[in-house]
Amino acid sequence: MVVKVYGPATAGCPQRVIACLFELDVDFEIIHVDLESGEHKKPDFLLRQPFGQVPAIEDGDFRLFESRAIMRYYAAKYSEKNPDLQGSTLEEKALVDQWLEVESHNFNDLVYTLVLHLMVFPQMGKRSDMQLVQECESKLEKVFDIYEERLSKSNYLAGKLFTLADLSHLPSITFLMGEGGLGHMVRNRKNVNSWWMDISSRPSWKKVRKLMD
Ligand SMILES: N[C@@H](CCC(=O)N[C@@H](CS)C(=O)NCC(=O)O)C(=O)O
Repeated sequence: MVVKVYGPATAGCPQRVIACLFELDVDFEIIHVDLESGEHKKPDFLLRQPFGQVPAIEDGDFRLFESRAIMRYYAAKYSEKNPDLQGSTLEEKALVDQWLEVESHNFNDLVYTLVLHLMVFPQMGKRSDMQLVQECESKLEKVFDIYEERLSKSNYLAGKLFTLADLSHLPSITFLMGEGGLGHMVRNRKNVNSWWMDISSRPSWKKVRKLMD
């Protein structure tokens, strides 16, 4: 039975899950959820994701939501296919978790606000708060400074190997490099830039991008 991923392939949080499934070579199908018409807020979808957000998955009788929890679940379930994704030893796993927490709270929270004010609100004809945008940008510069320092010591955030912690950044940095117009934050930092060039050229991410064509 193939895994069902609910959510548009164009949204960042489903993309995180889809990239992970590609990394693990797990068969899946995408069940489109139309965010524009508010399908994700309808009672049927709220049974899958009570907060009315994408993604959610269905795997036989098992259902799960929260993109990072879904990634962790599949990285553990199919660890023999790619043992590095979640780390092998207790300490490696803890470092992957540490950087996933950083990605979720220190990094993604800022990018999410930028996505709203630089992309979503203008598309909806709503006014953006440009002071908030500036505040987020300067906070994000500081986060990138910490990444630059970290990546001067190891090729990937959690250590020598590509893990879920790196993968989880792919959708949000793609936004910064493209529609967000903030690619200089990456390009101006040598180690962050090399890391980005490396992780964004992985076949799994190229396949995700192809789904959007
Ligand atoms: N923490 C959740 C966040 C999910 C989330 O923010 N999804 C966005 C798309 S990337 C969404 O559904 N936005 C529509 C909304 O919040 O109404 C996860 O990682 O799954």
